[in-house]
Amino acid sequence: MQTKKGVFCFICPSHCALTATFDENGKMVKAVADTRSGLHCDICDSAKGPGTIPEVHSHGKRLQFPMKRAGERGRNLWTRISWDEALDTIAEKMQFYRDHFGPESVAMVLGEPKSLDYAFQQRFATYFGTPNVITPGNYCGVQTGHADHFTFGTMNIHACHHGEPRCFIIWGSNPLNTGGGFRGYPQKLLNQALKDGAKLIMMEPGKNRYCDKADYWLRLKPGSDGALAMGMVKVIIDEELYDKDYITRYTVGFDELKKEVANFTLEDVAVETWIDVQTVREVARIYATSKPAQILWGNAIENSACALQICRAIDMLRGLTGNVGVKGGEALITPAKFSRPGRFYFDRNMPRPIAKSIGKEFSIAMGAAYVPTQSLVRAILSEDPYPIKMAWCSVTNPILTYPDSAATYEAFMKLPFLVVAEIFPTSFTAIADIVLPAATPLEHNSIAYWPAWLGHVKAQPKCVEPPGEAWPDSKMINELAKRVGLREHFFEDWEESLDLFMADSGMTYKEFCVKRSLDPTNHYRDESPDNYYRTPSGKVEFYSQQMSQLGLSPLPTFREVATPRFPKEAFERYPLYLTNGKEGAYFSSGYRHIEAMKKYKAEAICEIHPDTAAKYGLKDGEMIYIESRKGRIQQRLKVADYVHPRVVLAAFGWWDTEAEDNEYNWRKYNINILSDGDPPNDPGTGSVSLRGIPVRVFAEQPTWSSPGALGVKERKVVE
Ligand SMILES: Nc1nc2c(c(=O)[nH]1)N[C@H]1C(S)=C(S)[C@@H](COP(=O)(O)OP(=O)(O)OC[C@H]3O[C@@H](n4cnc5c(=O)[nH]c(N)nc54)[C@H](O)[C@@H]3O)O[C@H]1N2
Ligand SMILES: Nc1nc2c(c(=O)[nH]1)N[C@H]1C(S)=C(S)[C@@H](COP(=O)(O)OP(=O)(O)OC[C@H]3O[C@@H](n4cnc5c(=O)[nH]c(N)nc54)[C@H](O)[C@@H]3O)O[C@H]1N2
Ligand code: SF4
Ligand SMILES: [Mo]
Repeated sequence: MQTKKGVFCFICPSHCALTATFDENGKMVKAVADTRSGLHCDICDSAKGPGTIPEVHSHGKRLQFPMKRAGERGRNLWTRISWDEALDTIAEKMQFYRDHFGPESVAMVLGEPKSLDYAFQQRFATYFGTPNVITPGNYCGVQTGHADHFTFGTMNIHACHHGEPRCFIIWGSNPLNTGGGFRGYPQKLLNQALKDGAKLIMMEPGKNRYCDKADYWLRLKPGSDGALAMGMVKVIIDEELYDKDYITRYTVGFDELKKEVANFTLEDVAVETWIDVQTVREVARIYATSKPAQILWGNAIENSACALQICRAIDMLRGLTGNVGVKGGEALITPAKFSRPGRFYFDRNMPRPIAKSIGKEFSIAMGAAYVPTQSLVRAILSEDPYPIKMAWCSVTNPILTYPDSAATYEAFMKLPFLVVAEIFPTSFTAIADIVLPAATPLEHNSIAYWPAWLGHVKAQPKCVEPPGEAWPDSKMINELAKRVGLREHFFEDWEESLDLFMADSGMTYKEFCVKRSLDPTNHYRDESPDNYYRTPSGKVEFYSQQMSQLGLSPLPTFREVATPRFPKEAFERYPLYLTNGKEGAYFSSGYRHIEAMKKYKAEAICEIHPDTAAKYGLKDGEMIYIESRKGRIQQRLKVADYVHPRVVLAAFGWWDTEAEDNEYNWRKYNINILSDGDPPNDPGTGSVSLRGIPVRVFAEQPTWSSPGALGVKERKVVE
């Protein structure tokens, strides 16, 4: 007999409510949207949650047993070992390196949290004593979150579900692909508001389905978002489209901002952004006068050498118009009541030894307890400030997702000891010394609290058996901790942590599983007019003393956001601007084995304007070559007239799941062969430029050899 159960999707952080169907053997056979529960359910266009989840649980390629390398690195030859052997070996190495080279010689390499994996690993790093915790924070969530923190005093700002929004700007986000709830706004409400006549402005060099509904679709130059925002700020200030009483009562630094906008012209903005002066004026006027208004911003603005200032520039718009704190605009929130994850990660008595951290020059990264990804790569290759000896990695595939894949590969190949916890074999497991099979969230009792800035929490109780001997990441860390002398800081049974996480809610984990979900509370300005904003001044801070104290520009300046990361000369040889959005059918580089989703999209496809294709002799549907100064890749061409003629919109995260004896072909289609993490990086967050990379395109393989991955030499591993 079949049974049904309500679960939350774990593929992306939107955590849509799903109804899962199980057969008589307990196998999940189907998952569909659960629109009846009233819980958040904004299924993405590709329905990748329902499409992926049942198949993930029973996929024949899932990793099932701990394994140790049985051949040269990258040959993908393995011997099955027991959990005891795996953890004893890892513990022995960790202690050896800690004793001889210091705890900082051990790096913890994390991805976006799936369940409590991230929490356990941060906690482990705290007590083990290594500051070197590497996460995707340098290009995900930190830039937007900290811009809000400095401007409004909190990282927790919600697009508001109440009231009647009159205008939306969707800025560098594709919510229909990537999960509406990721930035906190249900699509249903957005669509209703648009039907009711709200204006829609898209800041989008590519295209997504909202572009067809938009009043304005600005195909700006990739990476020029900060210049565009500053242009709009200038219009709002010059034309006095702001509320003077509001500015006086609720903001600080207006005069400085006003001075700043006198330093550039709208013509400068047009040159930098490819958007004409009149259009910049019009969108600024619409945003400033159609109140309340919301800006739904996305990841595209976070990947830049001045990402934090780009996000700050956009926050100037929110601040000038008073849209934060009103119904229909955006609202500060109090997170749902459960124990703050930070309390699980850190211990006041055991502060992170930041002075020893790699990447310590990035003050915000250090404050947020992460090391930028490229700093790890650089440190391993240069052994500066010291050699990194081993890495424990989980929920990440750096070879596909870090900038400069060739350098990243070379770095991880150089590490004396590499442990990778994964659910599927990947190009990264292929080069590991020990591979550990992980259980997905629905294969163990877990909690979903990510993205932390949305302040919600969901119960993910176990509902299917994991394959073979797969373990939750949290259990792996808990058992490792016992072996390296950290028993007192961990748990006899890792599941005790579930109650600890829920403690502040007054519920046990079991009780929470009945309740299922806790949501944050929105707050509006009229509740507490005199102390609404949570900055040091209690006001919206256009000018941020806190940033100044961190050695960062206290005010976003046009000069900073409009200084191109790549000099003009770079575009003489590589005249096109490369960028990307996330794939609709997959989550970053993951879940590529899923047959249901391969039907949705089977190949890496790049999009180029027909005139540009014609100019370079490229034909629709053919594999083409894309080259940067770093290397060369292939993707299949889709000619698309909506792409700006100078833009290449490429696909992200592609590799061959079948190329088992060739490290899964990570060199062939991988966009990060073309990117780099070279300085300058964002001075606070360590963000890197993934937008507007200079490239050129070819129909045929050029005769000259390409740098980058094709030239990567095998490195001898020395201990
Ligand atoms: N399906 C799917 N969902 C995902 C993910 C996934 O890989 N696939 N990844 C998850 C992760 S880690 C994240 S961070 C979020 C991100 O999700 P989003 O915030 O939606 O961000 P992206 O998809 O990276 O990019 C969004 C849009 O920005 C456009 N864009 C590209 N360059 C620029 C630019 O320079 N300026 C502007 N204004 N726009 C630009 C792209 O064409 C794309 O349409 O999604 C999460 N959800
Ligand atoms: N050029 C370019 N580069 C980018 C981006 C871009 O847009 N363009 N986006 C950037 C962004 S925003 C991000 S967040 C990063 C993402 O980059 P990464 O952090 O490397 O994330 P993924 O590629 O999703 O890799 C996650 C891996 O975890 C595995 N996995 C899934 N569930 C579990 C689990 O429960 N346990 C374990 N142990 N493993 C699991 C998956 O199989 C997958 O291989 O990439 C960044 N890199
Ligand atoms: S948007 Fe798609 S992948 Fe994300 S939680 Fe919802 S169904 Fe899952
Ligand atoms: Mo991300």
